[in-house]
Amino acid sequence: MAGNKGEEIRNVAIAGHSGSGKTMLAEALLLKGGILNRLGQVTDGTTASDYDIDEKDSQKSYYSAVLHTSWKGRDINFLDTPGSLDFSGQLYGALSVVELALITVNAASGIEIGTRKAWELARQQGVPCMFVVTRMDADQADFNGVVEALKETFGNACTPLMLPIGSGAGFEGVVNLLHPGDVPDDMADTVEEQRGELMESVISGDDELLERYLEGEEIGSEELEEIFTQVLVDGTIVPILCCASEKDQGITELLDLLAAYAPSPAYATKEVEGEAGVEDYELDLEGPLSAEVFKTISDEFVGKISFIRVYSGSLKSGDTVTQAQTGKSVKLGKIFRPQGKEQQDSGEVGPGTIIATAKVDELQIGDTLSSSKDQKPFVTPKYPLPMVSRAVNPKSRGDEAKISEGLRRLAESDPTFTVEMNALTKELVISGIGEQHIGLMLNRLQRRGVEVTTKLPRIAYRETISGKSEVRYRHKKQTGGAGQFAECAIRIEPSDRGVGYEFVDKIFGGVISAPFRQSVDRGIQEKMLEGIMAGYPVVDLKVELFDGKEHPVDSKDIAFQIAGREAIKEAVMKAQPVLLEPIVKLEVFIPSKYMGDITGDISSRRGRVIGMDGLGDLQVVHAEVPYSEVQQYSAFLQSVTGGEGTYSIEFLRDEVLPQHLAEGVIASSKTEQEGE
Ligand SMILES: Nc1nc2c(ncn2[C@@H]2O[C@H](COP(=O)(O)OP(=O)(O)O)[C@@H](O)[C@H]2O)c(=O)[nH]1
Ligand SMILES: [Mg+2]
Repeated sequence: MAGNKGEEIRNVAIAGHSGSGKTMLAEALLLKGGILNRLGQVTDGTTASDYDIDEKDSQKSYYSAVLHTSWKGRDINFLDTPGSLDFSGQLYGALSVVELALITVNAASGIEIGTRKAWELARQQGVPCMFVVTRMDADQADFNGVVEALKETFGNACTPLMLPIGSGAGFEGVVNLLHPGDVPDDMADTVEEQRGELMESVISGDDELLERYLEGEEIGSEELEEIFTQVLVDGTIVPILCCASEKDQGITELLDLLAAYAPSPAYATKEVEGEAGVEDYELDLEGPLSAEVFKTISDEFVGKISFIRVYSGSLKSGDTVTQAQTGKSVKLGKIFRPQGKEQQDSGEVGPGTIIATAKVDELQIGDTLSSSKDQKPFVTPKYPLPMVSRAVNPKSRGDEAKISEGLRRLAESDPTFTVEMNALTKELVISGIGEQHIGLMLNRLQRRGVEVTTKLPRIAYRETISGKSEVRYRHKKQTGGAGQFAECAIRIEPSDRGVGYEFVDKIFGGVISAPFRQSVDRGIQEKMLEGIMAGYPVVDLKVELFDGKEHPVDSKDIAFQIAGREAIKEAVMKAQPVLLEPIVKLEVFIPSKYMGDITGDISSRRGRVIGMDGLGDLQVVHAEVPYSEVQQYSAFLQSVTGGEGTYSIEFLRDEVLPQHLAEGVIASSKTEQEGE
């Protein structure tokens, strides 16, 4: 493979709002490329992309699918991604391994939240974009309206590269403005005008051409084409195309454009974590192997399948590679080329290729693989934090191990899904992006043969004191043989938030000997961990052990531990105990029209709005809110904004829970404990 620069390969992600026609577009591209012999339908589960059983059931995409077709000497990989924000993790992974994103926009509905998300993420990851206005054959299709909205929202670099001939039922095809060919008479003027606009946009990205143009020189199509890929990569132009996948209109022209102008793997940009922070990585296509694992799936039958994008060098079945993150060597299995759910045999591959390998358990999403020990790991996408959580319990006892194994596997293939045993609340908690995401994961778990029940996780309350107290406790037991005797006297007072526990030994003259003082300390700590008022850990207090008594025969470790436990219990109850609740930083991103609804709601959740800013045409509301009040915020925001809003949550600090609410928590914790 020496000298292979992957010149024939193009990697393209298809992104955009849910239902905007991504999967059908992929289907039409594959049909045109001769890979399929008929157009599958999303609605009957026959597309090449939506092959997963859940996808067929619900008629939408949950996972990215890797597909490919050949066109005019190019070998084009398409990564069809899900549009729903709940599954955006798949989009992050896909965008990190392509050189171009096609962002689909429904010709009738225009810009939607998924359009913005795709654009934003592509920008963040430095991926050039083209918009594809889809479903041009629908009655309400409005190409010009969509173009205007795109310019207004994403800037004037958005420029039509195709014009539709007709619209709705009368949609008959497209004109490629770079090569107009035969244009219907009534479009001649528009084509001329739009072609002029396109040329100016392209020329503006090249100083030398611009100068000649401004001096009045005629610039030919060939010269424009030569710099087209570069201006696309620079973002000087964001071309707007159009099509109707179901009618096979605009598909040939789209493939022609990709074959001609989509950036080759030589345009790939990667970053590595250097000594001074993130650095650009100089990619040498002919250098040693560098590759990235961008997706894994855990298949019930085949086991783990890892999808790998090669950036430089070459790779073949059975190669041993270094995992740059860990420095470990990993032997790959047979490599194959994915085509939807199918696996095609593959020989040695070079830069730009996307392959998969099965049953290599060590591979993880985000791994950088190399043939060199010196390879620094590539910077991986910053996946969104999962914020919707559920506590999971087995329906039948004995399934615990199966459940945690199943969940662990699901989490491994999805960086936006986490499983954690919460040490404070003793619950197994799963977290995902939204309700749909959690629902899908539970479906998948069920398919592994385990049934679970779920509920909102317990809030990680803690107990502390707001006053001081002093207690003397004597533990004495004299039944039958050896007796037990211990006496300790303690004072407690609150300490600063976050300090936890402080123990001060103030014993003078050895009224309790040193080892027994430690026993008291241990007893106190154990009791504090168990909780005193409501079964939550006690934190942020200072204990002074200042007096006590011991007995020459009956004093022993266990007796002093018991005395410590009982003393702290009494002392805490006498020192005005309170519950602490977690407060989170809440950031809500919404179109301005929802501002009033969102800020008003925050105060009804005992929250406080800290500030607001504009972010493009979105507003960001910054607030501080008790976590217990926003456990179901995802569903709320969805219902208020119809999916146009997003939010993030981050733990800030603990604060005292108001007394009237604390009473409820204490009461329900009592009933729970009695039930056990
Ligand atoms: N009329 C029309 N409908 C389309 C076209 N492409 C897709 N659709 C329909 O739009 C819906 C969503 O399409 P799909 O490809 O699943 O969208 P995705 O969620 O972006 O992948 C499906 O019901 C398709 O049949 C098209 O070119 N014309
Ligand atoms: Mg889809």
